[in-house]
Amino acid sequence: MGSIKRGALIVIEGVDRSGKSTQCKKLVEALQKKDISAKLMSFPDRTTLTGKLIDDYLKNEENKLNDRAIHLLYSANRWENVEKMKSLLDKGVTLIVDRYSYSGIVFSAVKKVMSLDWCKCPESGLPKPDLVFLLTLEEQEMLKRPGFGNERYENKTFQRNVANMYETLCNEEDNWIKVNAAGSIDEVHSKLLQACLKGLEKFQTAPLKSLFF
Ligand code: ADP
Ligand code: FDM
Ligand code: MG
Repeated sequence: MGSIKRGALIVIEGVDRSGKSTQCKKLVEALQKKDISAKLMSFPDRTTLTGKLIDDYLKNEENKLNDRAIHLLYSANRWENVEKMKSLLDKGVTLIVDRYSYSGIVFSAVKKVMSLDWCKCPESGLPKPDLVFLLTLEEQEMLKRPGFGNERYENKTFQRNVANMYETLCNEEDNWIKVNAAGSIDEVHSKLLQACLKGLEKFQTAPLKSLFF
């Protein structure tokens, strides 16, 4: 009996309103249409115990949770999901993930309270994505998109720092693809789908790695 190939772990990152959630959903649908088993996951997963604390922190400005504490909660929120992720990947399900460790590192490191290395530490050992898409968007375009400004972190200066910190991480690894998110939803989608399909066979036949910082 031939063994089932594992699923691929594909992450989409980028500044707020760059289209991550839109593109993740479309990617899952497109893969499923091609009979490729795929599932959407997103972080923070607001349904879990830590997710509920994170949700309150994001929505409520009065919430003064310590910067290190919230950082560790975000990381714990991923660790809470690690068995589920590995089990799905083992079963051959490709996971399309809306934000992951890189959001965790970037959003905390730009606060300049903790060092970049400190922010990376709790992510070590989590499954390493086969591919990370970084959706880039000019500031003026980002501000035009609906919904900007509703939650903590959704302000111009913070997002500018976030964009710069993403660039730093993108340059540290060779499995990132930068995609200009200013095109139409369909244009961006076809670039992402093409890159996913191109790498899929390679990802599925290589052992899953772990993040190591
Ligand atoms: P994110 O998850 O990165 O914050 P969303 O996918 O929620 O971004 O998209 C933010 C808003 O921008 C939504 O209203 C969405 O419909 C819109 N949008 C997403 N992609 C595009 C695009 N390529 N062009 C124009 N509007 C877009
Ligand atoms: N965020 C997200 C973090 O600060 N750390 C993390 O580890 C993750 C996954 O939470 F402002 C921030 C990024 C963003 C917010 O927003 C979640 P969305 O709209 O649910 O992606
Ligand atoms: Mg989103």
